[in-house]
Amino acid sequence: AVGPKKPLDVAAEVKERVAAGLGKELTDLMENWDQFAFAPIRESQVSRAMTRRYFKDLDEHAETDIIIIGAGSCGLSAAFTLGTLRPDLKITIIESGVAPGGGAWLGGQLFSAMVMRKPADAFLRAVGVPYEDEGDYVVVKHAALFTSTLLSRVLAMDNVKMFNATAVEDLITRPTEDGVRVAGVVTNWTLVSLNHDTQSCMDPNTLNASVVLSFTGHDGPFGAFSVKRLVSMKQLPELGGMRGLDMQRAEDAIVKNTREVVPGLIVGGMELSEVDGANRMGPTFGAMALSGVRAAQVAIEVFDQ
Ligand code: AHZ
Repeated sequence: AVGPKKPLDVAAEVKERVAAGLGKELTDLMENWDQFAFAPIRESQVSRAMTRRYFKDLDEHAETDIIIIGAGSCGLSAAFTLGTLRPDLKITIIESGVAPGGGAWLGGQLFSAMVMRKPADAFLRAVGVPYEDEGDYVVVKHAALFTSTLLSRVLAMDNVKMFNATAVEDLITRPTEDGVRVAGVVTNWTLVSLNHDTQSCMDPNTLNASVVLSFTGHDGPFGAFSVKRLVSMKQLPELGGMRGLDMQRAEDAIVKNTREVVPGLIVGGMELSEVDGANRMGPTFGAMALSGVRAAQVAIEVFDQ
């Protein structure tokens, strides 16, 4: 038994309020720390509870309907839309970071709040994220509220599995008459991907899919991954390169141009700005949400073809 020896001396009125807020089971616990003990466990049960599920998921998702690369604001918005519209599809998210969410945990320069221009407020209502209405735009009081709410909705879906700390290292391709079709991804644990230079060869894992969506953000150590690979495979002549910041132009362009860039590969979010030479928008996130929505719509069209 751990904790204070005596039950907390809380006034009856406060007790009622706590019971209403936390529920009777938890408040009973809080009043009986003397009798407190966890249910028994053996260490191997913990290992098996995790690994059995992980390897079953890996096995089941080796053949998947849709792969989403990158769980930033755009990738998560696509996952939410796809998972909601098509519970029949198996959706696999691959995120290189330990923490999903990409750049959307803060609104810009560590200022917390997240701005979205209308009509992206429709997406916030669909997900259930509260916001303040400022007329032409809305403000979520903390970007982490957007990211965590969206993430919790996506991860609760039965047809979605996210493998985080896992990097996409390459694309699986099949020849077509005039190029290639993207048919899946090649992955490795990110810590392995980061150490290829120090080891001779560490072979990766592979996942086949009908449609791949890429939202790896603008160019950086991991960013713009798929489109850079398409250039090196000569499936895109060159990248346009992300241009300077222009909120007005950038957001419309990203949503309007969200598309299947080569057969089987749909690109959205800031990765697309590298393809098209579009402006960046800085700390306003409506285009990320709606590019994700549009990418999901395109993915369903491509999948159903
Ligand atoms: O970890 C990356 C991040 O979570 C992940 N990622 C990148 N390469 C990957 C790879 N395999 C797996 N090879 C990979 N995952 O992709 C996610 C990208 O998230 P992001 O927030 O960088 O991109 P986004 O397009 O969703 O949102 C962009 C947000 C920006 S940037 C910007 C500006 O610079 O002006 N403005 C906005 C709104």
